[in-house]
Amino acid sequence: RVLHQDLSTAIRNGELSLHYQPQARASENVLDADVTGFEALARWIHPTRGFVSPGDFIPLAEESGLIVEMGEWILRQACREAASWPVPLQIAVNLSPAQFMHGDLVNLVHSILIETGLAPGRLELEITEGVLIEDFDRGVALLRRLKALGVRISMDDFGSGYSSLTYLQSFPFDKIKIDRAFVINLGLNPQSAAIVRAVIGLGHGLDVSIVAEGVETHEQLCFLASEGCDGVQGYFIGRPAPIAQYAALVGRVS
Ligand code: G
Ligand code: G
Ligand code: MN
Ligand code: NA
Repeated sequence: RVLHQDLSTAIRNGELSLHYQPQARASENVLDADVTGFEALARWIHPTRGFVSPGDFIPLAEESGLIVEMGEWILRQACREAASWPVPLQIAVNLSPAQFMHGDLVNLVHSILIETGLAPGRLELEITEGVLIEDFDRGVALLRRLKALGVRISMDDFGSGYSSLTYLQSFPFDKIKIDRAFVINLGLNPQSAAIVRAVIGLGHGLDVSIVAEGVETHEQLCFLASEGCDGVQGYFIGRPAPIAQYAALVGRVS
């Protein structure tokens, strides 16, 4: 059997699950109280192959169109989970291009919010710039409709593709996530530090919050905090894990 056939039954076989990675306010010493929310990251445990990375199965799901059904499952699962957390912890969910361009996204988000009882302001949708390249006008219209629901929009992996400043001017982002490639190189090359500093300044000028991804060391964290970066995410703060591992933060033991 080929992988994409198995993928089509993965949801109903219960092979898909979500891990959660904390996001926190940047400070030199991140405490539990600094955690502002979590990003949901899909995981697939294949019955014979074991762990399959989302970097592999999300593109497969995109090609086969399965992403629509899978994305709906992920969004519902993440919102349901987050609805039980202490307010105002946020939940961030990644949207893939096919999902974004699918006609019913706004209605889907709206109905999942109603169904789960999650306050719209606690849901953050992460999109990559690639999503917007395909159809600029449609992208702007769609983001406006999503924002009208009260959800927040983040630009994911900023700086990793053909990021254009035009996007920042035209799309109503609430948050920009600096790609981890820049963070990894902090302290290794001065260019990365300059770029990170500039993106933080840009975000503040635009009144958009800036989150650095891929923070793996205390040195990186200190640099980001001292530069006024708003948020941080990465292994140094916390690894993606089943929510039970973060029971102390979400206020229950599951
Ligand atoms: O968690 P890492 O865990 O390995 O994820 C790898 C890639 O897969 C990242 O680019 C991440 O954004 C993407 N990804 C993880 N979970 C999801 C998801 O639920 N939906 C989409 N569209 N992408 C996801
Ligand atoms: O594209 P997106 O930013 O959604 O992807 C999140 C990806 O980043 C996931 O694969 C997640 O496992 C990974 N990730 C999260 N924190 C770190 C980190 O500190 N270092 C590295 N190398 N990867 C990370
Ligand atoms: Mn993401
Ligand atoms: Na990212």
